[in-house]
Amino acid sequence: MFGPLVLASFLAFASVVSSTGILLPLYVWPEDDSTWAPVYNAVSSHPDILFQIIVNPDSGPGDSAYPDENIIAGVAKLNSYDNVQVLGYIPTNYAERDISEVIDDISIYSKWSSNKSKNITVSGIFFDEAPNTNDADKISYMQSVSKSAKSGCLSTVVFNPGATLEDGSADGYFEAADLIVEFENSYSAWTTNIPANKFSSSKNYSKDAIILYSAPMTLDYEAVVQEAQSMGLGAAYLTNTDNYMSVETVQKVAASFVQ
Ligand SMILES: *[C@@H]1O[C@H](CO)[C@@H](O)[C@H](O)[C@H]1NC(C)=O
Ligand SMILES: *[C@@H]1O[C@H](CO)[C@@H](O)[C@H](O)[C@H]1NC(C)=O
Ligand SMILES: CC(=O)N[C@H]1CO[C@H](CO)[C@@H](O)[C@@H]1O
Repeated sequence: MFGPLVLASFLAFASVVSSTGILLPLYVWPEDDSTWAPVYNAVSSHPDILFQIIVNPDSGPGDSAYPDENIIAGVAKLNSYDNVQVLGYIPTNYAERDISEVIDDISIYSKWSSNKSKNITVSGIFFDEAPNTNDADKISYMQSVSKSAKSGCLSTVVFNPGATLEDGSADGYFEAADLIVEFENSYSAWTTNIPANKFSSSKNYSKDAIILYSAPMTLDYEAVVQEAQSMGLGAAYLTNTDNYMSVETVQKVAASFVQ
């Protein structure tokens, strides 16, 4: 088969080969370079995995044009890796938040991207507290904010309802999103039911993501990641905390991927 040199050059050309990626909520504040170092290490040691990394300066981008210096330094560093897409966090309060506020947040992230000298380009938006209901107004709200992001060059759009989309709503939501987190729950909730019951349709697996919290380091991450890969899910992540304020598990998750 391939020798290490051949494989290395293949990876350099193909850049990202695993179809399941990592969707990492990176909410921990970067006190200094060391805070996000486990993420930089996982990203650089797994160039074949796409890392979609959500940054969240202030439950959204915050009110000023640019984020704090520590965030700027961290995001610039993340952007120096080819296998990273940085996504900006925006809550929608289940499509009840005033849509003009959501659009203002999108504009701020879009402006980060336009100042090339800062290297804080954002590739897309992670819309948190996304609705999962079969409600025409909510579907239309999500379609509007997605369009607004994409027209601001934030081309990757992720919705996080965290739960299965209601019957009849999958087409409308999936049409507007590149990825939908249909399962955000504890590790133990994941293991209690068969996976197929957690998604609206197996037709959308490649655009589905799971985020499992409260998954102690001693648990079998490989089984979950490899199941996600074999189902052809778009992305997966596991964390040992229940608040995403630690990046202790990122290396273990990345190491659980098989090629
Ligand atoms: C872009 O970033 C540079 C470097 O930090 C800064 O000096 C400049 O004012 C910014 N430009 C705009 C339009 O904000
Ligand atoms: C932006 O990236 C360029 C090229 O990689 C680098 O020279 C520069 O120092 C970076 N600027 C910041 C603010 O990180
Ligand atoms: C993008 C995509 O594959 N969408 C599919 C999601 O699942 C529904 C069935 O619920 C299909 O009709 C869509 O085509």
